[in-house]
Amino acid sequence: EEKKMENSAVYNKDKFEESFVRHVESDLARNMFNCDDLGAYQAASNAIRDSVLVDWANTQQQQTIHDGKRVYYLSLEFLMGRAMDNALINLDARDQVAEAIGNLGFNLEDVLEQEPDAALGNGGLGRLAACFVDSMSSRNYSAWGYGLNYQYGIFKQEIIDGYQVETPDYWLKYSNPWEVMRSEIQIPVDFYGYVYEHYDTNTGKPKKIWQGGERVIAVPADFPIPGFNTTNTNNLRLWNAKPTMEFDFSKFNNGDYQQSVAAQQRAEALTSVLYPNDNFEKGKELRLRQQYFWVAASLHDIIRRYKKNHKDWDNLSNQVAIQLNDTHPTLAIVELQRILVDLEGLEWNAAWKIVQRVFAYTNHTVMTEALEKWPVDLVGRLIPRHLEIIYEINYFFLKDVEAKFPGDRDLLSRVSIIEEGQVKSVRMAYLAIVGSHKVNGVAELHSELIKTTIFKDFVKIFGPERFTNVTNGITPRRWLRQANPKLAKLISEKLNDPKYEYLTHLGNLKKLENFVNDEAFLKEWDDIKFDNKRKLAALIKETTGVEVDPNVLFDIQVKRIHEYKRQQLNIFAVIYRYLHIKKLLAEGLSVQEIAEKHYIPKASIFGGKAAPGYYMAKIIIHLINTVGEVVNNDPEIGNLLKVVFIPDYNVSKAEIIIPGSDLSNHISTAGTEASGTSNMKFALNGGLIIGTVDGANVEITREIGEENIFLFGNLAESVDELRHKHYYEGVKIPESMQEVFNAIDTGMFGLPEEFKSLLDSIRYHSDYYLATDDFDLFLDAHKKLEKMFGLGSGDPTHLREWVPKSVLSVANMGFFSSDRCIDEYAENIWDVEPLNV
Ligand code: 26V
Repeated sequence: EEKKMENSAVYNKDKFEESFVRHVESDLARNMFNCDDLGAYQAASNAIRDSVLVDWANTQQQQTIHDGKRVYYLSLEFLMGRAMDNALINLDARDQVAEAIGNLGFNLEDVLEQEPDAALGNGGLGRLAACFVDSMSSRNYSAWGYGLNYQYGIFKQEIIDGYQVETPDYWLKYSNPWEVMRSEIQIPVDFYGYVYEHYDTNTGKPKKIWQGGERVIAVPADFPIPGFNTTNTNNLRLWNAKPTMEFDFSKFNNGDYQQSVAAQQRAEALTSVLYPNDNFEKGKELRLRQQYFWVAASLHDIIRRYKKNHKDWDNLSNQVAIQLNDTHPTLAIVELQRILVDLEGLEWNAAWKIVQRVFAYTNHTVMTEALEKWPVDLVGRLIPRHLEIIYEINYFFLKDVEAKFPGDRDLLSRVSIIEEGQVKSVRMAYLAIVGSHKVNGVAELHSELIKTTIFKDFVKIFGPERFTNVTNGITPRRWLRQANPKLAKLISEKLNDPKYEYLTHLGNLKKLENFVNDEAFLKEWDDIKFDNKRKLAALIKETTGVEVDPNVLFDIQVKRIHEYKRQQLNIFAVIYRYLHIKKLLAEGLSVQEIAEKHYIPKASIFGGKAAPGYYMAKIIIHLINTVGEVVNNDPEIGNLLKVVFIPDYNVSKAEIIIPGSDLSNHISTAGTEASGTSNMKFALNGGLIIGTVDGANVEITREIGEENIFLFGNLAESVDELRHKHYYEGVKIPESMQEVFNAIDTGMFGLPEEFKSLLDSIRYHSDYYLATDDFDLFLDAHKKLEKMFGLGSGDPTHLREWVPKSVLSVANMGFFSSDRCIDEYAENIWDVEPLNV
C-alpha cells in the first residue's frame, strides 16, 4: 500500500491532476481551456500509462534477472478492446482517478468512451488471446504475447437498407497512448530468393544457404499488460513492417526510381490489415506473407533473448515455451528447425527434439473448411528453404509411421503433411501436431472430437498422451468488474470482500449460494439486471432507433454470423412467434391477454459480423433486419415483440450487451462449436442460457446444474446419422418451419428471391446444420423457459423462479476464469510456475 502511494500519480489525486495537466500541455500541446473529452482521454491515458510503465520496466528487469522459463503466446489476433478502464481496474485506481478527473471538470465515463477499440481480431479466437494475456499477467507468469500491429482492425459494420456494409476501421486516427514504439529494434525478414548448397570448410559438410530476394524490416510496438492486484506487467509485442534502408541497387539501376520507391513502400502494406475471415481463404499470398513475417520476427526476438545468457541449445526448452494459437503460426516450427540446423549447425535429429519440446498447438475448430492448407507452389516461392525443411520433416515422420505400421499405404497418404491433391498443399494442422509435444482442444467435448475425427490417425501414431484438453475461460476483470460494476460491487459486499479478491479467486463466488433464498438480495440482484437492461435499451435506441421496453425478456444472440452457429434457427423461431401472435390478435385477443396466456413480451436482439465474402451469412443478416422492419412497425403488436440487429458488434458493445441479457442463445449444431466463450460471459453476468449440447455448454451445465440452463436439440453423436438421412431420404420440414417458409416465400419480409438460397440450403440441399431436426425442440425449450421468466422484473414468478437461477449460475461459474485455464496450460503444457516480482 505504502509503495503504491509513493509509486505514482494514479493513487494520489493531487499528483494525478498535476500529471494530467502536464500531459495536456506537453504531449498534446494544448491547454486546459481547450481540452475536450478526447484530449482528456489522451492526457489521462498518458498519466495512467506513466505508472504502468514503472511496473512494466521493473517486471521485465526482474524476469530477466531471474532468467526462468518464459511463455510466448503466438496469436495473429488479439481482440483487446479498450485499455484505459481495464488499466484503472487492474491497478485498483479507478475511484481515485474518477475523482481527480471530476475535479478537472470531466466525467470518467465520457472520457472512457473516447477510446477506440483495439479490434485486432475476428471473434472468439482473438478475444481468447486477449483474456489470456490478462490472466498471464494477473497470475504472475513471465509471458509475452506476439502478434501483428494491424493499422486496420476488423471492419466496421454498418447496416444499410438491412444489408451489411463494411467500412475500414482506421483505429489509429489519433496517436495511441498505449503503444510504445521500439524503433531501435529492427529485425530483417527475408522472402523469396533461392537456396544453394555450400561446402562448409569448418565441418567438411555441405550446408544449405538461403539467399532471400526481398527484405522487410520488423519493428515492434509494445503494449504493457498490467495484471490485477499485482505489479506484474507483461509485454504484448505487435510487429510493424517497414521498408529496408538498404536499397536493392539492381532495382534502382533499372532507372525506374519511382517504381522502386513504390516497391519499398509496399513493405508497410504487409501489416496494414487484419484478414476479416474466420475461414481459410485459399491461396492468399499476402496472408501467408503476414504469417511468415510475424513468425520470423518473433522467433528472432526469442532466440536473441535466449542467446544473451545461454549457449547450450539442449536447454532451450527449459527456457522457452511457445504456444501456437491455431495453425496460423505453424511456420514457427519450421523456422526454429531452420535456425537450429542451418544457422546454428545442429544435427537434424537433435534440433527436431528441441523443436518438439518447445512448441504446443491449440486447435479451435473441427470445421474442415477452416483448416489451413497452403499450396506447395506458393510456399516454395515465398520461402523456398522452408519448403525443403517441411519435406524433410514429412520424410522422417512418414518413415517413423511406416516403421510403426508397416505396409499401411493408406495411412501414409492420410497423415502426410503434404496433400497430393489437385493442388499439392501443406496441411498446416498436421505439421503443427508433428512439431509439438502437446495438442489441445478448447472444451472437453471438442477435445474428444478432435481425437476421434480430424486427428484420429495421429492419436494412433503418437498415442493419446500428445492430446489434451484445456477448457477455455474468460477474464472476470473485464467481463464482470468492468462490464458490470454494480453486480461486481454487490458481490464484493455479499462475499465480504471489499478488495474484490474474488476476481482472482473466482471459486469464491460459490458463497453466493447462501443468499439464494434471501428475498431482499434477490430483489437487489434483479434491480441491477434491470438497470443494465435500461443501458442496453439506450444503446439499441441510439444505434437502431428502435425503442425496447426494459421490462420485456431480452433474448440475445451476439457472435460472428455463421451457418453453424444457427442464427437462422433463431430468426425462424422469431417469425413463427410473430405469425402466431398475429393469429391470436386476429382471433380478437388483446395484447394483454396474449402476454399473460401465450407469449410473454420479448425483444429478440441480434448482433455480429459476417465475413465480407460469406454470402449465406449476409442473407441471414438481411433476413433479421427485414423481419425487424416488419415487426417493429406493426401497429398492433405493442411490446409483445421487437426484433433488432445491433450494428458493429465489438468488445466495447459486448460490455454493454452482455450484462443486459436475460437469456442468450448458444445454439450451434452439436459438435460444431469448439467451445464458445460468450456463453461464459453471459452466465457470469447472471443471464440464463438456451443452448445445444455443444462446446463448453456441456461443462457449464455440469457446473451450474441442469435446472439452471435450458438445453435442447440433437446430440453430437446423432449428427452423422441425421445428415445421412437427409441425404438419402430427403429433408423433412416440420410443420412449424413450413409456416415460416411460407411467410417468407409469399413476400412478407421482402422479395422472396433474396432468401431463396437460405431456405433452399435447408429444404433442397440436405440441411447440413440440422435446422429441421432441432426447430421444434427449440420452440419447446422457449415455451418452458418463458413460463419461468414470468412477466419480468417485479413479477413474483420472476423473483421466485428466474432470479434464483441467475444467482446460482453466477455462483458456479468459478471454473471458467481464464486464470484457471492459464494455470492448466502452465502446469500441463508449459511447465512454468508463477514468479512474484
Ligand atoms: C481461421 C482463419 C483462417 C484464415 C483466415 C483468418 C482466420 C481467422 C480465424 C480462424 C480460426 C477460426 C476458429 C475460431 O475462431 N474458433 C473459435 O475459437 C474460440 C476460442 O477457442 C472458441 O470459443 C470458438 O468456439 C471457436 O469457434
